[in-house]
Amino acid sequence: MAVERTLFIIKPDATGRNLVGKMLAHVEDKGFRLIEARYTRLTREQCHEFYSEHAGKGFFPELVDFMTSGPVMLCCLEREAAAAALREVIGATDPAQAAEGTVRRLYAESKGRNSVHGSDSQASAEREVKLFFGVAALTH
Ligand code: 3AN
Repeated sequence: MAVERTLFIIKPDATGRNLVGKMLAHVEDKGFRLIEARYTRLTREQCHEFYSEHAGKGFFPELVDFMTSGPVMLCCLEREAAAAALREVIGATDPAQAAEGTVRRLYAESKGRNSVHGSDSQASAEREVKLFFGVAALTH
């Protein structure tokens, strides 16, 4: 399996509950290495670009309001098969459907306020890491 990089975001519901350390410990325990990170607030424009595939969906305004409501921790993580592995660790979008022991099952409040983001494929990971950290963050 190839070593890859992916984007992990600790969302405002989690930063607001002081869960940044627990979230980072959780992914480090699963074999992810932190390559770059930034604690910041996203602008509405950044959210529109990042979530462009969801523009027009019913939950989109709520998603942008939520993602700009407080600080986020943007992280570029590295591991073998990083994107697929991180999705497993995070669990399903809806915490009620997420498997036992996953981040969302443990910490998420609802389908919208679901604590973390992980890129949904290696192609998405490359787009998303580049968007927030630049192309250099994809170079091993
Ligand atoms: P995931 O983050 O699991 O890949 P997506 O890509 O389907 O999920 O959705 C992106 C984000 O949009 C989710 N993380 C969640 O915060 C929000 N979202 C998705 N579906 C809903 C929904 N039905 N109601 C509210 N928010 C939603």
